[in-house]
Amino acid sequence: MTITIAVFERPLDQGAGLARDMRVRWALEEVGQPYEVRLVPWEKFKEDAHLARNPFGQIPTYEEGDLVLFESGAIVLHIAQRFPGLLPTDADARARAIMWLFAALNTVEPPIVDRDVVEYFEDGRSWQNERFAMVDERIRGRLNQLSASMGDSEWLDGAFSAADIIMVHVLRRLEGTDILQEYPNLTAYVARATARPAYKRAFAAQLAVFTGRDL
Ligand code: GTB
Repeated sequence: MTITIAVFERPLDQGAGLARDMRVRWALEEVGQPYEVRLVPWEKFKEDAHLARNPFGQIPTYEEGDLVLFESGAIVLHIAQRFPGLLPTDADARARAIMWLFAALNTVEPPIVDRDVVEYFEDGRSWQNERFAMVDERIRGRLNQLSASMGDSEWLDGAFSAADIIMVHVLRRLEGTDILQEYPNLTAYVARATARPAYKRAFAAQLAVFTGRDL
């Protein structure tokens, strides 16, 4: 069955792989599933055809036969449940992997996204630097905890899982700041994950959308 994902027609990050379709591409590469891409122009995000796939008018979306999904976390979890390779078979380990996936989305990602809000939407406001300081403190608080929890572990909980895809992509959003470099084990974790062949294939595919080159 053909899988189709919707992505930016013109990536805002110039192919840095920071938009959330990267998570979905990476998960599909890890489980060895081919997919097609629907390029959505910015002006069509809030039109009916795209809103029918995602009521919030965002990317990524995922289509597999009659199934249409939005929300990158839900899509990656679906892929991990549908195809082997991204969730442990042991029930308890599987529950922990799903817990970490939610931790990445609900506990680690919010302050990191908030930093972009301060940078792009509060630019020029008199309070911008104070907000940066507050948000950066919240990010460091979370990273201190994550770093302590991971120690020298290779992955979040045992084998590489869907949770690592989400967590690493969340942490990558700090690229361009010096914050992640304060945590050598987290920097090594991101480097280890992004060295995976599946990550590299996914990255190349999204970059090709930006450069307009065939793979
Ligand atoms: N919770 C949703 C999910 O996880 O799928 C959030 C989806 C989302 O924010 N999608 C963004 C979008 O469609 C693109 S990824 N925005 C259009 C809109 O809301 O109207 C977010 C993103 C965009 C660009 C960069 N960048 O340039 O670095 C990084 C992340």
